[in-house]
Amino acid sequence: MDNKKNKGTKMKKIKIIHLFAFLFFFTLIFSCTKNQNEKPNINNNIIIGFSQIGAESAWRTCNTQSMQEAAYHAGIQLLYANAEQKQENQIKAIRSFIVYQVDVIVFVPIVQSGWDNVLQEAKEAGIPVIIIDRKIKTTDESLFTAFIGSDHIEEGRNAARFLLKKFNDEQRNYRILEIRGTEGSSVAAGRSAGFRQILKTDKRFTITASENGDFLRSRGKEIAETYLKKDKDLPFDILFSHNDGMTLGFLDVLEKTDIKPAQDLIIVSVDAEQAAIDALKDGKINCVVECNPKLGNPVMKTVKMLSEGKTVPKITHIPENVFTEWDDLSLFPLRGY
Ligand code: GZL
Ligand code: ZN
Repeated sequence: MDNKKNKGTKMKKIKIIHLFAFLFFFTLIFSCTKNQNEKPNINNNIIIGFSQIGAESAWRTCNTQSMQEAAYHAGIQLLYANAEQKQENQIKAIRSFIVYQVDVIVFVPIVQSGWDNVLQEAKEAGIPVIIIDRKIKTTDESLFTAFIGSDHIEEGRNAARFLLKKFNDEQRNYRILEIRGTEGSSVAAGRSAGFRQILKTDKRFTITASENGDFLRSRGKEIAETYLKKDKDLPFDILFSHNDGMTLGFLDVLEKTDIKPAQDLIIVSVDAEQAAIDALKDGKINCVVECNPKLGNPVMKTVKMLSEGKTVPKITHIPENVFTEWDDLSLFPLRGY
């Protein structure tokens, strides 16, 4: 990275001003809860180009704020591009980062495939790429330097393990409705796969329906309206929802029926945003599997190591918890999202 530094810093300053103007079009400026009198030490002028999916859930918003907060404290400039849920906007933003010769590109791949070409361009430009949160499918692992995020397959396993434990002494069958996250994303694939991997060990459990909810609360509501027909028996015993937003949307409808959430219908959700933890405390959800959005600090640590020419781990999975109805819920700290 040093040899690039020699290029005219004046040129770079002009380019950065242009980049900010260009990115502003894609950028929603989040006001991070910065402590105004904290003076960030500009860390030898590292500039990150960050392509984020959008703002589809409380989890995503927290993920963005975590990146902005950590960059601020690390004295690293973060150029943020909001792709508004479109892969082509992410590819455009990454290309603009390459043109402006950022030091590092960080991005959340909304779906697993379709990244090889643009990542090849970044590689040829000598710009390291850090993938966060979601994974890509590629045959060429040299196209990215590091992945930092959750093990989504393990999250799916944890959801199933809760069910095996909850029904460990019951001899009856259970019908499951699964509401999946964004089609083609590594998260939805991982959570589905992990969930099925554990459940297939127990014949009592059958996934009788699986719907795409795209991680949206509105879709959770629509799916509930489809299945929870008036005066009809509940068509399943368990709901496994890939994120809290969709779970909360489903609950919005469920609470207008005489079905008792977490009793007549067992509910397992993923993310652990505050609203879901509150629903767990209120006895409306049985289990919330944590998916940690606060990736900012490990990302900035990795960027600094790269700027010092150090090698970084290829894959870093963030440790995560599982919150259940059996826990002492008063001990849970506020989630911050
Ligand atoms: C998971 C993340 C998912 C969250 C959703 O790592 O990619 O996207 O579970 C978010 O809430 O929309
Ligand atoms: Zn701060």
